[in-house]
Parts: sequence; structure tokens; C-alpha cells
Amino acid sequence: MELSLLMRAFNVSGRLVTINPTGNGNVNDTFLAIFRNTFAEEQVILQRVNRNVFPQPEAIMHNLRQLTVHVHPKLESEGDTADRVWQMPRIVQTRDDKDFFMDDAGDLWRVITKIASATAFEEAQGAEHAAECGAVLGHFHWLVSDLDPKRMIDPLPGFHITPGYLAKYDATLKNVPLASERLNASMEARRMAMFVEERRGFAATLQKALDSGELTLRMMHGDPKVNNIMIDDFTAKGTAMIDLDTVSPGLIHYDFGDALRSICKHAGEDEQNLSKVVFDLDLCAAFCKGYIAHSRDFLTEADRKYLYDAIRLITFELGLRFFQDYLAGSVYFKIRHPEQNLNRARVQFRLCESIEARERMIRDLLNGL
Ligand code: GN1
Ligand code: MG
Repeated sequence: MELSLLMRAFNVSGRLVTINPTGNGNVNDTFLAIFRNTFAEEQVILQRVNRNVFPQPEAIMHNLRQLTVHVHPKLESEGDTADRVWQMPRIVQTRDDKDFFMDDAGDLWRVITKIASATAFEEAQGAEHAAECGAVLGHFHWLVSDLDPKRMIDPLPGFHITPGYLAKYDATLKNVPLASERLNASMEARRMAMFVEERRGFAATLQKALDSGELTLRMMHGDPKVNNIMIDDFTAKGTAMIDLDTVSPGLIHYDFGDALRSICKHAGEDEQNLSKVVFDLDLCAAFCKGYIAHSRDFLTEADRKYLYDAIRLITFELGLRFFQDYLAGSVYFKIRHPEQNLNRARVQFRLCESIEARERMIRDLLNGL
């Protein structure tokens, strides 16, 4: 269905001027649509939810509704006292008052407002930016800390449960006919398989702490990487978390680790030059300072104990997810060339090694928070 026709299903005023792909998401298809009338302009985000990834796209919209109903009044009530205007996108409904539109092919489309005059950077811009990212995540965790998990539907069963990704990796090697061929095609891939083997025991660390009751389930964002954190163009302060599809009960450790693995380096997820992939302790310190300012009150001793493991584990896990998807024929993460998921895995595994090499310094830094 043509995008401009599809947009007509949604209740946006003015005339559609342009509609173009935007962002670098690996999962959903995202477009920016601009509407104008004589006096004003409105920019909105149109997205098709990836059915290969999200088994129940309607659940995502149910969750987004619950989240925004909970958070918007909270943001408004702190409006006068906050040091900035915190924002969260709003659902733009269809002309018949629904939160989404189903097309004839069974794909779910939704429209949300765009956070105006703000930028989501692909890489950390420096210590000040990293600190703002920390503040945004800490504030987000505070916003959702009193959202009743029972109101949410699990959007992606098994998400961030690392032993589950190991099982999927094993199953891929066993059952996908071309997987072992892909594995044996390069030294690099075989070396990566060894990297995974050496960390099998470690993979269950957070899950064990959860099972034993040492850590508890809380609301998390699920995907707080650097390019999901919006920074105000005028004040340079963080203003919003976007990409809210994976907000669900989980461990705040997944978020903490995911934010740091994406922020503390001077390279993107598709970096070709591995020597640039180094975990940057100064960026880590800056992020943590911003995060702790908002999270001091709800972080327990047990939470703190697992922060280092979280950084290492989520980095390892994302590498494993990219690697497994490469072996499976790249059926989950969108690619632009056939080896892209293999290279993405190389980058995360290299970063994981760099984190391991700095364990003592990272632990000292975290203990000082
Ligand atoms: C995916 O689509 P995107 O880029 O927002 C993935 C995250 C990964 C990320 C890595 C639902 O997010 O878990 O960390 O790619 N999202 C899902 O770039 O799997
Ligand atoms: Mg995402």
C-alpha cells in the first residue's frame, strides 16, 4: 500500500508534504512524514512493526498506551520543578480512534509524534553527551518504577535472557542446513564460535541472580542504546527516550549494560576497523554520574553488585544474537550486505574483550558511585 494513502488513515491535520525513511532501526520500518497547513507544520513518525520479530504487534500498542497513560501525567506534574522539559512521544490515532492500522497484508502500522528539535546521535559525542544519556536512562527508570508490570504484555518472550540465546545458537547450528557451512567458511567465524564457548558459564549470571531472588523484575526500556536517546538541539540536555516497543518487566541491568555498551566507544555497530573498538572509561564514568543522580534512591546493594556483569553480559549477548542471526541466514536483524551481521558480532565481541580487560577499573569506578 502506498505510504501517502496509508497516512490518510491517521488523524493528522494539514496536507502531507513528504514522507521518507528515517533512522537506522534494525527491526521496524520507520518513516518521517511532514504535514503543513497555511500557518503550521506537523512532523510525525510512521512505523510498520516487524512481524518476524514481534509475535503479537497489537501487544506493543497495548503496552505503549499503558506506558503513555502512566508517564504523561507524571511528566506534566513535575513540569514546573524539573530542570528541563522531559518528553515522551504520543500515539496519533487513526480517524476511527484506534491506536494502529492493519493493512490488507496483516501488517500493523502506527503513528507517533516526533520529538521536535532534538537529535538521537549514532555515537557518543563526548563526556557531556554520555552524562546526559545517563540522566535520561535514570529518569526513565524513575518514570516507570511505579508502573504496574501486570498492565503490560510481554512483547518479546525471552528477550535478554542470555541462556535462551545460547540455546537458539545451538539449535541453529544443529538444524539450519547452511549454518555449519557459514561457520566453517571463515577463520573469523570459527574464532567467534570459540569466543562463545569460553563464556557459556558466564551467560547465566543475571538469570541466576533473578532466579535466586537476589535481583527482582522491574520495568525496563529494553533497548536504551545511544541512538534511542534524544538530546535537545538548543540546550544539549537529554529530553526523551524513544523506541518504546520493548518497555516491559525485566532487569534494569539489561538497560544499564545496553546503554553503556553502545555509548562507551568511538565506533558504531558496523565499524570495520576493530582497533577502534575500545571501551572508553571516561565516557563510562560520565554516563554513570548522570545515571546515578536519578537512580540513587532505587538502586539496592544487590543491584550494584551486578552492574559490571551487566555491561559485559549485554555486550556478549548482542554479539551472540548477531552471530546466531548470521549463521541462521540473517532472518532477524535487517542487513544491507550479506556479511553485515558477522561484522556486527565481531564488533560486539571485541568490545566485550575490551570490557573484560578493564574489569578492575570498571568495578572501581562503579564502587565509587
Ligand atoms: C535492535 O531495531 P533497533 O535498532 O531499535 C534490537 C536491539 C538491539 C539493537 C542493536 C527488538 O534494535 O535489541 O540491541 O537492534 N531490538 C530488538 O542495534 O531485537
Ligand atoms: Mg529497538
